[in-house]
Amino acid sequence: MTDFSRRDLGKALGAACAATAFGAPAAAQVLKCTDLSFPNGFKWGTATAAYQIEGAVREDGRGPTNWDLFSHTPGKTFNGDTGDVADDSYHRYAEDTQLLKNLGVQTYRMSLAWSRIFPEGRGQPNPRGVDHYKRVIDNLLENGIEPYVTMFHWDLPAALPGGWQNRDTAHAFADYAGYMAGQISDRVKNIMTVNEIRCFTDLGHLVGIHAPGLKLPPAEVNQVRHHGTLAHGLGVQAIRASAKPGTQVGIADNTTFYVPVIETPEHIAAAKKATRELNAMFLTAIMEGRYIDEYLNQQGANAPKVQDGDMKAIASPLDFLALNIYAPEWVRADDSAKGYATIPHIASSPHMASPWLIVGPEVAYWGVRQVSELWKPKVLYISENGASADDPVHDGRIDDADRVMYLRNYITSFRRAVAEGYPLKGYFLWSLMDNFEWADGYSKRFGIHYVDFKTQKRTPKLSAAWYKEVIRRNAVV
Ligand code: GCO
Repeated sequence: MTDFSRRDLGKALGAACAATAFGAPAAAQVLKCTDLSFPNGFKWGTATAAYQIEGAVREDGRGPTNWDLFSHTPGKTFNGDTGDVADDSYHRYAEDTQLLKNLGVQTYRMSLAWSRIFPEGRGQPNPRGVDHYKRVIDNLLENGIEPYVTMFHWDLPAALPGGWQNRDTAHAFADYAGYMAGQISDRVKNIMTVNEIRCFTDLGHLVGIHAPGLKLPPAEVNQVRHHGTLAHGLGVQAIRASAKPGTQVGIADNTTFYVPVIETPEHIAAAKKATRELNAMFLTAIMEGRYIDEYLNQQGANAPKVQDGDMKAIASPLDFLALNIYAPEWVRADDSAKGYATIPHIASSPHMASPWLIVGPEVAYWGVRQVSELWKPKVLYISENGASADDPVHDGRIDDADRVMYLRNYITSFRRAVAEGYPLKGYFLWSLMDNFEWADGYSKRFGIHYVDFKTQKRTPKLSAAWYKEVIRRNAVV
């Protein structure tokens, strides 16, 4: 990879649009800016998560989760929506595989429901749950689609006492992840531990808008965050201990990325510093194996309680890093002690159907570049990127040109990072189909297939046709 810190800006910008090398010089594939192509072997996929698509919440021995309890609590989700049925993908997975096959994707990112395997979070495994996922995975493989499996995408077995407030949950997660890695690593080569620690800790325990709906004081929030990162680290170790040799292990993280408002060296440096410091409790800890001083000083007595060995586990080496990238945060350099200032989003900031989904394609490039420069991961994936849109249906068609606009701009920006030699190897579009969007229930659609939730009919949107062409040509179209 090129060391951009030693380049001046003019050269770096020039490189983005001249012929540049991808990967190791010996195997260099030359990409030109004009054709917007991706390197051979770049993996295209889509992503989903168990609770958002499966339904069948009481079938085959599945135990209840925090999200079952939360969504069934009046007032917690839009319209009281729940994941009880969702896309009914538990029964319709073979149909969904055909949607993937029709798109031409090489890969599919899915998650496993922990409580289908261990209905109470730990104890005796439930063979019906294990067999279900083996069938789903085999069906993908038979259709030439490579599964990337996330072990935990927020659906926590409700029986675990204290949930993420209890350190034991991190150990229970590792036991479950290790067990499942042993079951599936003959067929699954890429495993992600957890999805978006910041969301399942902060949204559930600080802001209270996700399960379990708590608003805890700072010291307790920091402890929950620590248990989340610890679960990831112990999970990496457990997966490595029981998976087949060669299994690639990573994490899907929604690092908050701070994008330089102007591409000059001072703003670029300020934005990188902000990204490192403001993700101190999550990705920075995972990549550096310690809580950095800026975070500890700021938290003071509220800092998390860390036991011997925790940070070593948290920093367990990863084979790849996967990023969920959606909205940017804008940053400028300033002369404060920190050296940066964040710029708030305002009413005129463009956004998609979800108010939080500010449109800023630059975050795609800067996210990949910043983690590459800060921590030099060997392999990077985009584990999620996508957009909510209104999706009106006219004559049976869903012409989501707004989503196509969003995706085209973001993928073009990811391509800039690839063209500059950063190790981005694949992209998973969120999402294959409309699904249960957490607290927003079914009111926000992220799919490139439209789902009629009354009939469960799936209809490809314009964005599906567009993405199919991107994959076919291996280029932005
Ligand atoms: C997340 C989750 C997904 C969401 C998606 C759209 O990032 O919140 O990983 O489950 O549905 O991001 O909000």
